[in-house]
Amino acid sequence: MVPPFKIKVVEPIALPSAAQRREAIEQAGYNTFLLRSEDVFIDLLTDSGTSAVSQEQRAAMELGDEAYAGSRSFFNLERAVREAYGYRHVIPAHQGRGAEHLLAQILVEPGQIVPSNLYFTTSREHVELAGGVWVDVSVPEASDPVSRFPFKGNIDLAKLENVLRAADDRIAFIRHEACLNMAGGQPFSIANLAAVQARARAHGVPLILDATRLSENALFVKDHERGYARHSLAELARTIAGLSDGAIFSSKKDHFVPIGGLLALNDDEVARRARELVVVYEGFPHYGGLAGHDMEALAVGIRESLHEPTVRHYVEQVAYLGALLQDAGVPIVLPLGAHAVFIDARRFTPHIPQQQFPAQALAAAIYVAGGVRTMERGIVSGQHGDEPYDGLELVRLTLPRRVYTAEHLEYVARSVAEVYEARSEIPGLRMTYAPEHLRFFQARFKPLAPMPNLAQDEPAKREIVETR
Ligand code: P70
Repeated sequence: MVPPFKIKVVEPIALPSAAQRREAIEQAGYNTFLLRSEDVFIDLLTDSGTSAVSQEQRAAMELGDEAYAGSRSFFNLERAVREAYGYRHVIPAHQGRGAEHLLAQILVEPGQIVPSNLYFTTSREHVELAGGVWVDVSVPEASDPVSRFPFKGNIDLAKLENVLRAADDRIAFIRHEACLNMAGGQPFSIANLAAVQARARAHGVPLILDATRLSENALFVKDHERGYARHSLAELARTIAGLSDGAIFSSKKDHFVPIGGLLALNDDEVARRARELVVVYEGFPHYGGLAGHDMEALAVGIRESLHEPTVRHYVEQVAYLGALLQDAGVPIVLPLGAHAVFIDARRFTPHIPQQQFPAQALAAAIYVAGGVRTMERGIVSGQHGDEPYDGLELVRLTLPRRVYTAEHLEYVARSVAEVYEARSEIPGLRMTYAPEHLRFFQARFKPLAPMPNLAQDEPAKREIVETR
């Protein structure tokens, strides 16, 4: 699909030399989070806060009301959230995890359970810090990188019912994540969400969405769930949100803002407690850690997130990169999800045992080969403490929204294909430093054998360097 926008402001990028890349990844402890962005050519680390803002968002930012309390920009944001999703109460937060923190502090008592589809790192951490226990109730297809099931974001209703029966009065809330990040960005169906809601009601338990990437989930429903083909994304977003009691949003994704998050609720009492806590951790309830201009950009971004051509172009970009990688024989998670192509490191580097961090090693090798930054989504992110882990072992190539062109994606695919050719030479890693919380962000590694010389300065790449 031809992009439904044209580019007006650009940021120059350049490929560092092969020697610089090898030096940079070593300095970064073979952790792509620890690279400087100046050392990165194409940054597919995350879609979080990395989207291009629109001219309408920039214009709205000029009108930001920076009043500490009663800011006009807050009321604009509140109106946008209510119109798009229908929630009654809107509490801004500095980003998604700020909202997750408030929610966990309010809803989770020590020993209580939060059933959820798979886990998300920060969401789980906040539940556990509040003394809660995370229980996975995802469908089995979510953890199967070769299953073509289109709704890997679904909750397994039998598993959920068992958890609810066994621990009726110890359930804090049910969490249902849109475009399930750790499974590959795949959606839930509205039918599944409605069935989860019915069970939540029957047991008197709140159902809270992680509504991050809700717009792409809505597009997948439109395209793949029977009965919704004629619905607009706005109608679908209202329907989805209307089946829940509340939501957290990391607005840094499909709301096209560099910073921002939301806690949206229907229950008056929960909202009152959230407003009590927000002043402790985020700021006054009329800004929650955001500037007035941030809230203006977010209000516009929420409306843009339901613009079908914009969302469809993005999802098709992901599909395009996925198809290029498949053509090169690279094993990826299917079906393709919302925001990223996930390489299956177990099949890419079968010679590296999981204890030697194959996805982490592969992400480092991909960086060295072409200056492309990706993210590990395997044992480093997924293992909790000393718990055994034999889950997914993926490398995520995440697309910022409205940022890269088809040529960038073709370069990325060529670069990964080169690594695939030399895959047997990629060494495993050992972890030399592991922080106590969310270790993947700052852990450090050393290779168990020298990294192969993947980094070639092809003429085409060299030309790009010299433009700097
Ligand atoms: C990513 C980012 C953030 C996120 C999310 C879902 C489904 C909540 C949040 C938190 C950033 C990230 C965060 C932790 C580990 C790696 C990367 N996802 N729910 O790249 O929101 O970042 O705004 O606090 O995807 O996937 P926030």
